[in-house]
Amino acid sequence: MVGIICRYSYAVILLVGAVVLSSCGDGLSEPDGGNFILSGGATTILNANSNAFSTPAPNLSGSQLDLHAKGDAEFESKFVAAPAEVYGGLGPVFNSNSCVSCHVRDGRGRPPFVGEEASQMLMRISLPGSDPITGEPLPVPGYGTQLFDKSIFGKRPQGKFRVDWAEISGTYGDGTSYTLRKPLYAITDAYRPMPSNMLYSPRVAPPVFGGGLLEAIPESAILANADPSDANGDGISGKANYVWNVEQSSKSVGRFGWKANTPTLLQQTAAAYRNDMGITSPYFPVESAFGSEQDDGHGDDPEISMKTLEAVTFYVQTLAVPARRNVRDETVRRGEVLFANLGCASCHVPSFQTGVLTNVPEVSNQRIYPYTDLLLHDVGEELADRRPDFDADGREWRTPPLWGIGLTSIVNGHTFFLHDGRARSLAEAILWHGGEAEAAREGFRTIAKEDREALITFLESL
Ligand code: HEC
Ligand code: HEC
Ligand SMILES: [Ca+2]
Ligand SMILES: [Ca+2]
Ligand SMILES: [Ca+2]
Repeated sequence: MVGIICRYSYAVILLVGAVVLSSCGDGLSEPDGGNFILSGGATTILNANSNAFSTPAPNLSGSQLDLHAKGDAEFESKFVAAPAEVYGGLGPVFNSNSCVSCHVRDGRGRPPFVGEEASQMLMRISLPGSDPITGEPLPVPGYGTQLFDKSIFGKRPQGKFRVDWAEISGTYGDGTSYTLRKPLYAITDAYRPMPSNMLYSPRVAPPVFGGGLLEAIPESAILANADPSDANGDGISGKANYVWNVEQSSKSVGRFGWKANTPTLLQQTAAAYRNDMGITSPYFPVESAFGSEQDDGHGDDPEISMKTLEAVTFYVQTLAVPARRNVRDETVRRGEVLFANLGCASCHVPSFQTGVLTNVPEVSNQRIYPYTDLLLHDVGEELADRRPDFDADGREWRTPPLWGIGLTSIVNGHTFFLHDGRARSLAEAILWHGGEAEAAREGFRTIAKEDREALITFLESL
């Protein structure tokens, strides 16, 4: 294993210089042969430019690479209203016309600027309660569980939403002041009355690379970190979200989405087509607008084939993870120690060993460094959306993976973090943590300035 990594490192010396070369045999490789520079195991790429999230895993070859390329083209395709020769069927109501318009460069979306329409973010909606069989949030009559803020010509969007910001100020332990911005949402232009007890949950598009590796983590490895009643008394009580698995017609552990509300990438992809874009597939053959006055009554479903769905799923399963950078830097190393000492790693679990993902050997049996436990945590009242999503309550969110997070500004041109993009920097993202993460946040807030900077420098190396 170590030999393979060293050879792999050797192959890329020309690209990245001595940093990777010196990772062999100097303590950076772990006893099990893992190498924490290679965040995605053998799917890692040594690329720190604007394509860092949108490169095929380097261990793909032959027909697998072809399938990835087909999925890539589909991910970027813009749909139009039916009837159309190709890529018809958009809507009639939807949020955007292509996957990539939200997951820009396979990275993360952002909230709208003041006065701009939302384009990389959506609003989940529901009524209180959940479906007795599936556990899903209850749909809002005439709307469903997602606000469709766009429509094809001749139909009306369900409504629009606006974000305004309120500045909040705080101070670090050393007296330095900071400000955070709190979002205030308004839903406008509703096409029919909205119930007053409607719940809503804003969500920006998260990065999609490395998804196959997360899917390949054995359920038992995720559950091993769960401690729903905090039996070990460390203040951290991660819990798994049990969500409806459409293929199995039963519940399984959710992994994807800000509340881990989706169990597999196939289901995630099919749901994205149907909901975010209004594109039906053999997996979800019924239009999101079916039964409402917004339906176009075309009867042209499904609008994409299972082959397309599978290619796009494979694409997100096999996007490479960018390698870490500057791992030998002294400040980065100090930040990494702080990350562990402050308790960040209790939720942002550094590493996992993947199991076998059927038909995707490239992501199987890899030592990976995603910095997530894929579990739900109460991170406080300030981040609460008050909208339950399967077993996730209104204060719980999935620990997001941190791999690649240091490349966000290079890839996406912004540094807006958290489920609604409210944090304008990594430091602000940490300062918003509360609930189970309050002690970790207070640790960050009160350490010396150089230590805060070291922690951020470590995050930037991921
Ligand atoms: C309107 C914007 C939008 C469009 C269009 C969109 N997505 Fe998403 N995507 C999101 C949001 C928001 C989430 C998080 C959903 C949640 O938390 O419930 C998400 C989540 C995901 C995830 C899970 C990532 C993770 O680790 O949690 C994948 C994979 C994904 N989308 C793939 C796709 C694919 C494939 C398409 C096209 C078929 C697509 N998306 C279209 C906004 C979008
Ligand atoms: C109790 C579990 C927990 C602990 C402890 C914790 N986090 Fe988090 N972290 C989360 C959750 C959950 C979110 C997502 C919250 C949201 O989006 O509203 C998050 C989000 C983040 C984000 C933004 C990620 C993104 O994709 O937008 C960063 C950065 C981050 N945490 C870093 C840290 C650091 C650094 C520490 C230690 C000081 C820490 N976290 C401690 C659970 C935790
Ligand atoms: Ca359609
Ligand atoms: Ca615990
Ligand atoms: Ca249709």
